[in-house]
Amino acid sequence: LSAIGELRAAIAGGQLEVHYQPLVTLADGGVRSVEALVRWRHPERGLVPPDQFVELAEQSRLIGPLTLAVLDAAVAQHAAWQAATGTAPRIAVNISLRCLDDPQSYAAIRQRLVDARDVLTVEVTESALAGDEARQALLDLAQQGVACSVDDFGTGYASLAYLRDLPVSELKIDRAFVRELHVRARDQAIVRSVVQMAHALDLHVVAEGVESSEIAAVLRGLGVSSAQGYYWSRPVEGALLLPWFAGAP
Ligand code: G
Ligand code: G
Ligand code: MN
Ligand code: NA
Repeated sequence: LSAIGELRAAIAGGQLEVHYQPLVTLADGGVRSVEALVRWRHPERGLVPPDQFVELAEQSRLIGPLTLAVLDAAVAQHAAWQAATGTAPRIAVNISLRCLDDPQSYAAIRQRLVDARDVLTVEVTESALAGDEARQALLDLAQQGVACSVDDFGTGYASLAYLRDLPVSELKIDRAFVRELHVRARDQAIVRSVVQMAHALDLHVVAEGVESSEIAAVLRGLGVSSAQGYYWSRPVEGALLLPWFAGAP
């Protein structure tokens, strides 16, 4: 079997698995939402991380079926959390540029996202804000009431004009600016400016890649309202997050 054939069979055969990482409200430590991150439960290779197969999916049009599998898993997980605790956070799903700028792939996921707009939100990288087709798709999703975040903010090519005109509601500051925040005044200046701009544009700000209480404290001081990172939790199987929703982590 070719690599593509193997991935196609894995998607169809239910070998994809979705893990979830909490996004925490810095003021009270509660879970605000979670991010869905796909893995491949491979019969021989074990748990394969997404950087080893998402790109292949994007190049081969398997990204449509892959994303559908992730969306279905996330909706089912939300229902399971809801049934177990009476409450469940929204789930943010990463949507590749290819899912937006390829009509066939977009058609496959659009209705699922619209149907699940009260449960799911979308994360796109800045590259999705640049192309005409992808931008049209994002506008379409926004008109349908699907909330959208800009992922890895600060590392791509988003111009301020795109941010001004686009229907996004959240910026996720890339972990490159967060990793050494406690010791780098220049990173603190960048985060402070992003927070100011975001507030002026009525956008929510999330910091990614928080690995210590020290960095969480600096973020709080800079006015960042929520964050995500190994300090609170790695991406884990959905059932392991139940204690977070039921009460104290
Ligand atoms: O979980 P991890 O840190 O290994 O994820 C690595 C990369 O894979 C991240 O950039 C993430 O956005 C991407 N990724 C994870 N899950 C998905 C998914 O379901 N769809 C897409 N398109 N990308 C994903
Ligand atoms: O590109 P995107 O933001 O979707 O990727 C999220 C990726 O970041 C996931 O693969 C996740 O495992 C990883 N990640 C999440 N929290 C941390 C962290 O605190 N440190 C590091 N190094 N990576 C993280
Ligand atoms: Mn993401
Ligand atoms: Na990111």
